[in-house]
Amino acid sequence: MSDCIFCKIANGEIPSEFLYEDDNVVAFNDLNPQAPVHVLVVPKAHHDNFVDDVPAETLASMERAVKAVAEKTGVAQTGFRCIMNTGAAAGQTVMHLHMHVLGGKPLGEGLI
Ligand code: D5M
Repeated sequence: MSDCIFCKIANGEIPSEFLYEDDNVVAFNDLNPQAPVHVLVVPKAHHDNFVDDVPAETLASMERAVKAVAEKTGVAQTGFRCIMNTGAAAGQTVMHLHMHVLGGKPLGEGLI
């Protein structure tokens, strides 16, 4: 998608520092962090959100990326939360599938 910010980051059009990259996904720090560790795992191919028909290999890459990011940032040891906002009513503001990886502080027991 030509005007999609995450497409531009994932394809290198907007330079970014990736914490993880493979053939299917990239991971980079959130611009507006909500926790000491706040990383976004983003497929290279455009999918609006999780309801789209996301290929199994992309989902597998997202899982690998989460684990790699968690190890790299230290939250694999201290605990972390993954969130995928799906649809505007759920708080999705960037309409390109992404998973938030949050940690580095106590996150409490609630879902949100
Ligand atoms: O989350 C969208 C997230 O994307 C939100 O936490 C800000 C982040 N964001 C927006 N633009 C950028 C850029 N350019 N770099 C890094 N992070 C960015 P949502 O689940 O859609 O509400």
